[in-house]
Amino acid sequence: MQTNTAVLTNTNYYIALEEKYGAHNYHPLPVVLSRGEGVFVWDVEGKKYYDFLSGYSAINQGHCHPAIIEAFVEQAHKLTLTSRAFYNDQLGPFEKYITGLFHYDKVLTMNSGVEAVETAIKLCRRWAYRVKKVQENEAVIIVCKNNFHGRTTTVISFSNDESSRNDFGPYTPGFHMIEYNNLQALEEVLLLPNVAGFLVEPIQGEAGVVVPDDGYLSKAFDLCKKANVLFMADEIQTGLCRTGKMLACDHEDVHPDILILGKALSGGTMPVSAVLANNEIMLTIKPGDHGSTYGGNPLACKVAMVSLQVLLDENMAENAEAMGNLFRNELEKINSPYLKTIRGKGLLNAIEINHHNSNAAWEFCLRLKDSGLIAKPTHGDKIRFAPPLIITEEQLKECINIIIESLPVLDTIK
Ligand code: IF1
Repeated sequence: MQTNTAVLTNTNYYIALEEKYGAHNYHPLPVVLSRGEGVFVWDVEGKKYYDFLSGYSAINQGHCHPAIIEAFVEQAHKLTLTSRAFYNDQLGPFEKYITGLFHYDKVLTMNSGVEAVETAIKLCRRWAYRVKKVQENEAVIIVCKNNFHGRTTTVISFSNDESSRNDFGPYTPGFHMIEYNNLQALEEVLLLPNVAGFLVEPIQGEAGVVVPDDGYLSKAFDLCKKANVLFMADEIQTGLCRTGKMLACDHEDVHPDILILGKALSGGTMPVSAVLANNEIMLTIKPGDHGSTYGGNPLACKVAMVSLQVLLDENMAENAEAMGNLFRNELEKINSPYLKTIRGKGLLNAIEINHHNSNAAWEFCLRLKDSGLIAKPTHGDKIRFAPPLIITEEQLKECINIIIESLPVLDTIK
């Protein structure tokens, strides 16, 4: 069926298609994007926006980064997938590159972030049984309340978020939940028998950008080391320069036993994730014990190498640090009864909207959209602000003005 221009530039046309033919597993902001470049995206009606979500921190390098897209297209014309039944000429160079960059013996490449989290769980359990000699099927992994590590059945088994977890049982056993940012709780639970690992987000993203106390990560790491328990950092959202360092763990010089990466590892082009560890852990998996069809495909490897390199070449961590400080300092100056808290690190920030109406954050995001900035509430009253790490001071100041000028809409919400 030939659809005319009037339809193809009509936002509601696309929303209606998704409503009718798509699962209703999201409730997106009513904007239909058709183009992205750097910090900007455009909708089907030609309106331009600052992207303050960055694909949930998968687009740290900016939309359609030229070097990343060039590498993607070049490799796509050559070889995209071999399976791991055969070698390819991109996986080895990528493995050498990323293990050198993050100082680990080995890497296991997967696709989505949650697959990397599942891989880390399997590595931790395998290490527990074969190295630490934990009793078979008794390994315990410690997790934190209000965590988000993905949406597979095992991973939501240790979630306390009802919408992610309810009516998806029966659940995978072997996880013990403690309060986040609570070293005493961790110290106590480490006394339990059969503890294999501690899985933690250096900053809790979905919980609304919850930054733990200074020293929490390093002290938690030390407690795990003393207890011969693996410290596993989920840096899928906080990693790759988002918080002002290459890794959020770098702020405390913590070198996780297992490092989990995803999202921006491909610069927002395709799912690429990775788990890094040293030989004692990684070699507990033997040929045929774990894998996936697309894991380590040549296209992903080529794109990931370039995506990592541009982070370094363009000093994105330094820019995230500087722009993040500017962002929080300027928002702190806003004396508004509606801004309850402003928190974050680098360019991973969030505000909490203080309003009696539970829809206030959503209405505020609609107002921001009308003014050319797209962001989305998380857990009701929190709004995450996470632009691409290439944002300039001038652009950030324009966005801060948009936020300030949009606040009065909250006066009109009954
Ligand atoms: C959704 C946000 C949520 C993650 C961390 C693993 C994964 C994620 C720390 C899994 C994924 C995404 C998933 C997306 C919303 C977004 C998100 F915090 F980033 F905003 F949900 F918390 N570890 N986060 O943040 O990676 O399998 O998705 O590649 O599911 O709604 P994935």
